[in-house]
Amino acid sequence: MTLPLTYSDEVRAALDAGKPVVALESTIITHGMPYPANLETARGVEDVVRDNGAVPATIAIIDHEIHIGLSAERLEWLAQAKDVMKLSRADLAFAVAHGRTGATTVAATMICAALAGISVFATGGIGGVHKGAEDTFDISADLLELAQTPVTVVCAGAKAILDLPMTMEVLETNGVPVIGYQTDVLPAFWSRESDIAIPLRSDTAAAIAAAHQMRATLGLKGGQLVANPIPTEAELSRAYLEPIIAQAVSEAEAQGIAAKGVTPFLLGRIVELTEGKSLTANIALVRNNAKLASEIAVSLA
Ligand code: PSU
Ligand code: MN
Repeated sequence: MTLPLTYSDEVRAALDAGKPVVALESTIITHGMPYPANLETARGVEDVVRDNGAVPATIAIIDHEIHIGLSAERLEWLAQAKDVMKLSRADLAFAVAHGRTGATTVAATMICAALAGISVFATGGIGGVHKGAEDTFDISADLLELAQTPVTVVCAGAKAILDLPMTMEVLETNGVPVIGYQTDVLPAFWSRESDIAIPLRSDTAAAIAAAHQMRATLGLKGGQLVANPIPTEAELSRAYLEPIIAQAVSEAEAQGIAAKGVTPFLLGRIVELTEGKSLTANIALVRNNAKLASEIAVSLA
């Protein structure tokens, strides 16, 4: 059986020519931001990648195919589509086999990127260990994917709605290198800093690319996580966000939100409670990550 991969013309040409390509996820479009900001952001992020010398490959599941790069029409349709599945490793194949429309999380985007021969991927914030995971066992499959699929993922740290120390512990246990880009502390998504030290630091995209290649040379499976702080002018302070996050988390508990619903609920509620400030910050950090990911892809190519 051939792989169910459909490439956009732009991505196909870039891969054939050995040009740099950056994978982009689609859950952030369908479950992470409201319409129309999601569509504007998705388009804008693709342009950031092009402006930095690489080709964007937004990934989604449509009509029995894994799409590697979406046409402008498909992107616009997806941004408003209903009943889109939020896909991770567990349900990716099911969705493709049954012709479901699916948005790819970090885990599923990594799998699809690796199948397509793409090594670098930009997102906002990875999933991680949720607060209270000692009771709920809610640990994102993103963490285990990083341990087994050879893609370098650029993020702005783990979302501050998570238990960041536990997230770092799980990454370490599973052998995932976390590299601070021009920083020694883990960024906290909307804020530039947390209290958690990052053991590895790189100050250039080329250094991150060299470490990616060395993992392959050494036969180490899995990828790398690059933590890139949100630009200073866009950050929200931790003091401002802490009570807002606490409120959103306790509302999620009170309403019995669980499993895949947790992260979309919290992100949406925090947009409301910050009167849109968290959305503006989220957009800025994704664009910033797309720029660094493009530089890494250019260096690898
Ligand atoms: N980054 C964002 N917004 C998002 C996500 C990342 O700025 O919505 C998505 C990613 O797809 C990530 C998912 O994989 O959140 C985490 O979901 P969960 O916590 O259910 O694993
Ligand atoms: Mn979860």
